[in-house]
Amino acid sequence: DGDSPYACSPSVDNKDSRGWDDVSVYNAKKKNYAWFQAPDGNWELAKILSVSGTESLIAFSETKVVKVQSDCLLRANPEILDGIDDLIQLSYLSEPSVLYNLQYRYDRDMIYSKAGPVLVAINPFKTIPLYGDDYIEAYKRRKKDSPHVYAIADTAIREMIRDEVNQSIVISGESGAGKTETAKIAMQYLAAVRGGTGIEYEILKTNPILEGFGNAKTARNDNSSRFGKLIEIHFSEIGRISGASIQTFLLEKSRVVQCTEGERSYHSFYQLCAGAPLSLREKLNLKSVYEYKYLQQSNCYTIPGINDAEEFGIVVEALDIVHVSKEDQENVFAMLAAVLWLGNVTFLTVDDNNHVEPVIDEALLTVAKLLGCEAEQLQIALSTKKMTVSGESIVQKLTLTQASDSRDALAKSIYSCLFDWLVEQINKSLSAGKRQSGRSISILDIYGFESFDVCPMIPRFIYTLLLYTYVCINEYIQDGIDWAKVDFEDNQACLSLFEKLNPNLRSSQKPLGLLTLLDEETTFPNGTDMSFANKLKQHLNSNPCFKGERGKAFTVRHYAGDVTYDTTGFLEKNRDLLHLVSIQLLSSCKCKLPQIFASNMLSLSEKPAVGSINKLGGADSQKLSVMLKFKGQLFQLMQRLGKTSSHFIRCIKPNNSHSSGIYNQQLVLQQLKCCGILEVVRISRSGYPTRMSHQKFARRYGFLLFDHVASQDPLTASVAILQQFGILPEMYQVGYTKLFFRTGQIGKLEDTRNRTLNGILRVQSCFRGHKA
Ligand code: AOV
Ligand code: MG
Repeated sequence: DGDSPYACSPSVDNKDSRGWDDVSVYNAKKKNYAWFQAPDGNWELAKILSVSGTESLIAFSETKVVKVQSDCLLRANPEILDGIDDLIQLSYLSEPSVLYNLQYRYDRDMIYSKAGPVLVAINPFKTIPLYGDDYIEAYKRRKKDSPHVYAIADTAIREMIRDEVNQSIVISGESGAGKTETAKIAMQYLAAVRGGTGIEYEILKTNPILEGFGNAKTARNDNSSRFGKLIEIHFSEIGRISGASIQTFLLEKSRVVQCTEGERSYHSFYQLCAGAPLSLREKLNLKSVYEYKYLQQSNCYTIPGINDAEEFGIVVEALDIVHVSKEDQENVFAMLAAVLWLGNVTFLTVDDNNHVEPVIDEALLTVAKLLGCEAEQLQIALSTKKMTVSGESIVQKLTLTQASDSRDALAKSIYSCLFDWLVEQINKSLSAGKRQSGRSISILDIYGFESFDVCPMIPRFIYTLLLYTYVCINEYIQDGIDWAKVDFEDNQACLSLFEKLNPNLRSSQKPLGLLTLLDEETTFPNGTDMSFANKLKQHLNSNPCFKGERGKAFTVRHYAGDVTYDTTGFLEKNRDLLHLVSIQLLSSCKCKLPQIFASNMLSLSEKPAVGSINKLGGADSQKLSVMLKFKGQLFQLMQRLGKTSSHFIRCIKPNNSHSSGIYNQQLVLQQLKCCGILEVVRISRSGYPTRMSHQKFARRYGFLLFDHVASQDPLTASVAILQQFGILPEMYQVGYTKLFFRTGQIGKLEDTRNRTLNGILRVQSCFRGHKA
């Protein structure tokens, strides 16, 4: 805080080219410590023994003394700052001091720290005693103020009520960093302090369902989310949880039909096979996981420490709680079994042109039974496609590859439709009969940065864009303050690679971007990954954040780090074709779910996604590309979050072996750099991250003025308040419409306000007591 000699002392001068506090211009004295980078890239703390000219003599221990160039050294912070809970309070900001500080805390199980507005959460990979009722109570009563997910959730609640603005908690990080766990911790806090009606219990029970059907074991995480999730928790007028709605984004479909060695398909399949009671097994003709080809290919059936049969029970209980009827539950499990059996369907060549037909065997017959169609219909759907040639509809037979693809496409569609349908049922239950007129807090658990298989740069982009919007410089500029037109400038170029989604760009400024080009190429009959890569180079080469590589690759300069992407498979994954014959098959099925899936698919391909480009015509298949659908969703997401006040949580994975107690500096640094967390700290430290409109400020603190004049305009009142409370001029900036504060200033004013209000209340109650 501003009173400490170490706090918030941005030394604007002595910066090196990276913007870090530099030691070379620093009059090194004995007893001072500095960071020295060893050849392996790790930083070591050294004592400066003497400085002469451009060289310094440093000691790592009594015996290890070396002479180095002074400009290789970075100042270390005084010991008193070790383990400080907000990085912006470091006297000397540098990569090693940030890394050291986080590690210092991590070693003591303080996994949460602040980086200006961002909560940094380092995955402990073990149970730590930071959660539960006592902690919740302490944060609720503000008896604790150390950084925590609870503190973030609590601030969101308070700001929602105080400012009457919807809030969002945006969680990001690599796969396995802890996003989903963090989201659950936030939900638990909200449920505990703002529940009461019982609906909060239902909301928490959506987790096992979504994880059962949307999570899988991957190389990076045994419980990896293969979809993005936004859960919006609604509050009533009196600030109690009144319901919720969940939006999911783009489930990874390919996993249903193919899966790499050592990974698993979705948990739901293993749970069903392990946990279904006998009667259900008979009805669905269910076998063990080892019998299904889709599950065999990765040669991984179990997860250490996880009992799939038990998990099945938990999912069924959760389905009961969100009011999915027993009959519907059975329909759901029938679809899972149908997908598994589809994988076992095999084909036989039937003519000289390599055309095939499915073999009528147990697999085919079981699928037909589970979907509620005739075996012949299924045979036709899997081995033919309809084409329109010069206005005439013709039926064409398929080759083995084509037929296998159409079988897999059907399996993928059934599974993703099932997932969407479940989410819809959950939403019905969570909103049943409730008017959503109050406020909300949304929790966004976006994909792990590597988990997004169609277009792997998307998650990074989403987070950067959100953070960018948060630290949005435009607003400062519009407000007549020009000092802040800084660091995020470069980022604009990177974001413009993705065009339309960036709400800060006017349409005339929007160039053709990556997503549009991907979609365009996908619809070209002759489009290939190579032609897509070439098109990118052709259109985007002038963008400083883009670099075409040899062959099918390209590099994007993300915030503080280049990432090279290989376009292999982009188009195929984006195409995601389901033949019309298959959709027709589903719509003719007697069972309820296939019919619903078919009608959803048809209505989707008829209506272009929000904000999308041209409608993709053609009657022979469902031709809405994955990206086109996703773009619509993303656009809405950005708009929705744009209207909320955001809180950011950045999850960090301290090692790749999922072990507790191991802190890999380079790995942590790379994650801090990606998305510009270090930059955010730097800006927050030197900038004015807190803002409030003059109206709001005057309304909130105006009554504290000694000579309060009701007719004063908000700006005059604001300035009077600032002066009366002795807020130092360097701690704020006055804009046309808003005030901008350095970190910590509003907290001071709030304390004064609370003290005054409590005083007034005490006086009032004394007065009442006196009268009585
Ligand atoms: P993710 O959501 O970020 O990955 P998870 O939230 O699934 O990562 O976390 C991965 C694992 O880390 C969990 O299964 C826990 O074992 C452990 N973990 C995470 N947070 C905590 C915590 N606060 N306390 C104890 N253990 C924790 V992905 O969905 O793969 O992108 O796609
Ligand atoms: Mg997750």
